[in-house]
Amino acid sequence: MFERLKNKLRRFSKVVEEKIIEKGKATLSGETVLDEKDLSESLEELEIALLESDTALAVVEELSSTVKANLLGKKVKRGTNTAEIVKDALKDALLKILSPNNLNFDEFVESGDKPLNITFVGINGTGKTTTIAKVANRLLSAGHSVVIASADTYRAGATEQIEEHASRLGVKVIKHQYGADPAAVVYDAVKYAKANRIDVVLADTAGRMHTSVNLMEQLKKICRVTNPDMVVFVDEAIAGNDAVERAKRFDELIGIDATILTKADIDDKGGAAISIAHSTSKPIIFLGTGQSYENLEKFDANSFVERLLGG
Ligand SMILES: Nc1nc2c(ncn2[C@@H]2O[C@H](COP(=O)(O)OP(=O)(O)O)[C@@H](O)[C@H]2O)c(=O)[nH]1
Ligand SMILES: [Mg+2]
Repeated sequence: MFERLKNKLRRFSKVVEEKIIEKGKATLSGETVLDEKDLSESLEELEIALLESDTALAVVEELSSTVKANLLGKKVKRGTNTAEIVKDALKDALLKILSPNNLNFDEFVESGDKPLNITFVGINGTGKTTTIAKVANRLLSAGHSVVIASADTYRAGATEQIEEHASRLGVKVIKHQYGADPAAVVYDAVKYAKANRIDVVLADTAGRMHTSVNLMEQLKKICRVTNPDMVVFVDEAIAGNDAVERAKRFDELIGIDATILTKADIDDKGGAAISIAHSTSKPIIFLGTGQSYENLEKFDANSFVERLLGG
């Protein structure tokens, strides 16, 4: 996962470390102070590497300037752990980028007024339906009751797909016929949840292209009519910058509260994962890391950064 990004960050660390050591050798005091010249080449290389890993431009610029500010003028005594110094500079910059990631989904569910309406949006094929099944599984394991709203009334076979997951999980599906108003489906599911003291409604919506005005209008209507407690945008990590752009678009048009990035297990770049929260100012709550129900990893900025920087 995210191998390319990991390698680039490691390479940057190594080059800067070597620079510090080399410069330290040439000074009598053994104290090195990094100046602009020492950093410019490796920072530029880092920027290009990040862009090539599909990191959004604004994120690349901010990362680079924070790393630079953290290292520039830094006095490094001989014998200091230089690797640690560079790692800390990167860690700080990455954590700053990931700072919108402060939403604890489990606590949100635990403390929210029931029933909670969690509506999932995003384009087709990114893993929305699978993710809903994974989230349902997680909620059930935590002792919550769940009902699924099959509000994808647009694509033939969508309800059958979610019903298959639901029957495996032992969860009820609220559905209408093909072509029905999706807002009415979510509305009914919330009504059902209220009447049956169900904790959480998970609404699966049609795979809207963010460019399809009609489908976007339907999504807006779902939000207007059922007023979700959380709108979760789902996209795939492998889509890189496209996912980031779509997240921004969905946020502008309907307003999202959080993102789940799927297919992180097959994404070797990692750019979307570090860009999407920053670009939308909304947290990533989970990473999808495979096709089975257990492959839903809670996103934690600290451990994510530790993993990127090699523990
Ligand atoms: N490798 C991998 N595949 C996934 C993940 N999440 C979903 N998929 C696969 O992506 C495909 C599309 O998923 P689906 O849930 O139907 O997408 P939807 O059209 O957005 O509802 C399916 O083959 C899923 O098994 C994930 O985290 N990792
Ligand atoms: Mg689907």
